[in-house]
Amino acid sequence: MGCCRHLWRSRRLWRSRFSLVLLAAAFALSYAFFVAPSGPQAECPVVSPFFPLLTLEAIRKKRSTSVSPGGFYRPPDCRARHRTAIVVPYRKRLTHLGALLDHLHPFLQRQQLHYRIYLVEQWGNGTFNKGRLYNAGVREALRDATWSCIIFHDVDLLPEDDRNTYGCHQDKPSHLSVAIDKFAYRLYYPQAFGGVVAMTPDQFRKTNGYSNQFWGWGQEDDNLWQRVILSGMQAARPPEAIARYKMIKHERDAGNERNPRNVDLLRRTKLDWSSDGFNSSTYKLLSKELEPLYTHLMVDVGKKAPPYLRGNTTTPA
Ligand code: UD2
Ligand code: MN
Repeated sequence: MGCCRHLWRSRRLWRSRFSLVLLAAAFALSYAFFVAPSGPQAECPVVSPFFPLLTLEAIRKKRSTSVSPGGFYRPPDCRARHRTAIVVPYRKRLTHLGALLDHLHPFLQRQQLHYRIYLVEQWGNGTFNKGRLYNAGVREALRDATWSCIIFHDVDLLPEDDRNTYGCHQDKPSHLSVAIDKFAYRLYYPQAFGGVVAMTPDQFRKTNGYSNQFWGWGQEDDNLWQRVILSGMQAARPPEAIARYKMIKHERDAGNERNPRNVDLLRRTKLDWSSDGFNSSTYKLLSKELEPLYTHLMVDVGKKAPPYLRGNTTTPA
């Protein structure tokens, strides 16, 4: 029994020694993680350089070495397979614009595209009209060059996968923003055609572009879907696993409230699509500036008609 007691005592001794060692290790680890400085001693800047909401100026410094004024680029070592104009409808979304430019330039360059980014800004505080901005943007972009592809791009969508090529399918207009984080990375409804869309200039002309009549939020994207079908084409979509996007969180903008009248307009697509669109688009180009990371078009698209004139096409004064 004497031997066993000795053994028992030494076990207790070892157990307490072992817990002491454990305690010391835990203390050392937490000191290393939380207290002790490690690596270079200079303090990190107050605003991390990796923080996504940089000023436009900081993004310009970071990105403009590879990009020519106007947001123009072509690969230095080979002939690009796509000549792509990216058209972004815009008003008062500066932080979204910064995030988009910071993300899109390297993305497009990794895809070895010949491209240019056009920002089409709606002048004034009138009701927003995304369709009119797109029609104007395409008209102006085609004045500059013969683009093989036009990408229609919400300012708040960031592509996640390099395989989602910003080029066009020869026969089919393509919906590229299939799987968005906001919608749990699932196609949000079968005819969805908003967000990011790719069309060749010929496909765009065939659909007669966007309607000019959809003021405010909603249905101009569904109208475009119908135009694709009515003009005898089919839409294509890259696989969900590739066509993934992050949407920067935002509220509905002032001046872009949901317009219930757009639902009625959508029902008339069949009647109106060939007379209302790219072929009847009117706007005033107020300025065109070659900014370091994009071509800035300031456009007056006119104003929403007062109720007694509804149904008539409005033109800018
Ligand atoms: C959906 C569509 C969008 C459009 C809209 C209905 C998707 C993924 N997106 O987005 O393409 O059809 O519904 O109209 O299906 N914008 C400004 N400033 C403004 C208002 C709008 O810059 O004051 C631009 C900006 O590029 C924005 C886009 O218009 O991303 C669409 O507006 P939204 O982001 O408010 O619409 P959302 O997210 O509901
Ligand atoms: Mn949005």
